[in-house]
Amino acid sequence: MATIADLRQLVSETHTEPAEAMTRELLAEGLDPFAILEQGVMTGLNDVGNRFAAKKAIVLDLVRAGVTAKACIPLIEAVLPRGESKKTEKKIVLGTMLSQHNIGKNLVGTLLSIGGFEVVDVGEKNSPWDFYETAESSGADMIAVSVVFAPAMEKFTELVDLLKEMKVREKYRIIVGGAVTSEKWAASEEADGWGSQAKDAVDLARDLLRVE
Ligand code: B12
Repeated sequence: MATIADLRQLVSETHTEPAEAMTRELLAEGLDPFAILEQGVMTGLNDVGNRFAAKKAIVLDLVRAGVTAKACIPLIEAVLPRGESKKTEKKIVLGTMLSQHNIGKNLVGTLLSIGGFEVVDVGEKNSPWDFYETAESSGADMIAVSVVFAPAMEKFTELVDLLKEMKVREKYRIIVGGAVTSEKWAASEEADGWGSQAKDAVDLARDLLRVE
């Protein structure tokens, strides 16, 4: 019988097709999709990241890891419980700055949509101005930023400063997450909320935007 540890190994070794097949098998076995995602796909990605940091992997391995994850994640997303969430009328601008890492951002977007929020996904490599402009033009209630890459942390600071300068900081709740962030850092940046996992974005949005 396939195990989540087997999936982690396949993702870690960036074997895309076997990892995809294993994801199907684990889902068919009835295992918790969040466990498959977090303990299988994400830990496998982290293994690749750790090897890269230790100079035992190259950028091409990161690329392959991304491709493998992107083959498995839609299968998991397709079976996530869609539950009883009603549409909320609340709009959230979501994106990354500088970074092209978008796997975490996309998961956040999927879960927020499932949670009943309208997501305006501005994609990757945005400037603080892009977030500001989109939030203003779309009438957003919240800005959610995914920061997976250290140089993007400074851009988050710039975004908060820009919103203050434009005198709209209080108009938006701002949440942030991503592998290189921490709760302490987010608080020091005056973010309204931080989450370690994609599903935290939904709880934060419900709480901060006072959705029942
Ligand atoms: C795959 C990968 C890539 C792929 C990305 C493909 C893609 N389409 O996304 C590619 C090849 C593009 C890539 C490129 C690079 N990468 Co890279 N990459 C990774 C890797 C292995 C996985 C990232 C990932 O998708 N993780 C899975 C997702 C689901 O996790 P996540 O983003 O953290 O999101 C989760 C939570 O954090 C949370 N979350 C995320 N966002 C938000 C937002 C909110 C509001 C909330 C509440 C929660 C939340 O929810 C998610 C799920 O629970 C990581 C290693 C790692 N440990 O993460 C390195 C890593 C992020 N990369 C790294 C580096 C250095 C690079 C490069 C600079 C390499 C290079 N020399 O070119 C480039 C940068 C390019 C650029 N300008 O962006 C470093 C960053 C180090 C740092 N401190 O900055 C890492 C950590 C590897 C390492 N250990 O050194 N990479």
